[in-house]
Amino acid sequence: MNFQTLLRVEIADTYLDTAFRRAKDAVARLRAGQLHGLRLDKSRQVELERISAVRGSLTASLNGILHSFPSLDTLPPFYNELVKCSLEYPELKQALGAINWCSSRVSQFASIYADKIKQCRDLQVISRYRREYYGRAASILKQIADQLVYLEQARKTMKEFPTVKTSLFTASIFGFPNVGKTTLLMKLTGSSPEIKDYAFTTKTLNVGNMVANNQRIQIIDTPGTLNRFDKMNAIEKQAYLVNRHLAQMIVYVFDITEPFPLDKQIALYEQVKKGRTDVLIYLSKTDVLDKKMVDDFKKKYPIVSLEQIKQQLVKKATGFRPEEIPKKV
Ligand SMILES: Nc1nc2c(ncn2[C@@H]2O[C@H](COP(=O)(O)OP(=O)(O)OP(=O)(O)O)[C@@H](O)[C@H]2O)c(=O)[nH]1
Ligand SMILES: [Mg+2]
Repeated sequence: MNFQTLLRVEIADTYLDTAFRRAKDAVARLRAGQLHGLRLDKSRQVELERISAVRGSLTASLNGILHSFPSLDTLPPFYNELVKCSLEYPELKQALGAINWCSSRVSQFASIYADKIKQCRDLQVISRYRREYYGRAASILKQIADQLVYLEQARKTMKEFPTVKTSLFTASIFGFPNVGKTTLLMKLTGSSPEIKDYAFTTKTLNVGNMVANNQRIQIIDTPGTLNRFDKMNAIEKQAYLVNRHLAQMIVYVFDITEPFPLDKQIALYEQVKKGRTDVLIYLSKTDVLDKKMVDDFKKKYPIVSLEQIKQQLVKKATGFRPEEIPKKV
């Protein structure tokens, strides 16, 4: 899913200016070409052309916004939840509803005024009807001015959403900050994301792909999280949503050189593991640990090597169908 292509949402005046300019151009083309008949007929043709151009321009702009935004109720659960925790969901739905309303009102009034003009035999009144239509269209657009501004903010937020494939077998790499999650992603996928010697280096989801035995496996490296569900920032929430809605397997990374206390890492692991049978434990930085420390840890936790992670992923990914995505942690 890709939110980078969402159309920029302009302010009401921009859409109105464009529409009125288009109407002017359309009339200039008409005058240069096929205007015929008596003065009354010509005037009628001109005003009908103006109304049609304004209607066409406004509805194209508004419907463009509607088509560009995804239909919220049919988004995959991961993105649906992401929208809900990053934006005011009811406000977003209301704003999209308002655009829809505006588009149909602009059309309805265009038909009403076009009919009036077709039946009118008074030059002055014809041009008054057209002006009235312009006024109505402007007023309808202004009624949704706040919603347009909100949708532009929403677009900017959604543009930052990570691009993940909800149909691929997916594993997440999870754990405290600075424990070596991104380094593990690099070892599994050969990708080269940013790795630094301090916590919270990863500020977004890093998505990598591992291909083995003709299987494409999506691996998502999550930003470090501190096991504080109530105080999570937006990025930490994304990491939890990955586990809940995308990951068929979680690799939990322990670091017993303890950039963060081991008891806290264990508490987070217990929480992640709740209700799941698909959490693997990886112990990072074993190259700088003495053997006894590693052996003691192994007695308590069934750690797996890099090679074993790959094997388990391939085994589980074989025969995977997208509907097997777990709904709950
Ligand atoms: N010696 C050693 N250092 C490692 C290993 N894995 C990671 N590191 C180092 O640990 C630091 C943090 O590594 P990252 O992979 O960025 O850790 P992270 O968990 O992704 O960190 P955040 O994104 O901040 O949560 C870096 O300096 C890495 O070079 C390892 O297996 N051995
Ligand atoms: Mg990282």
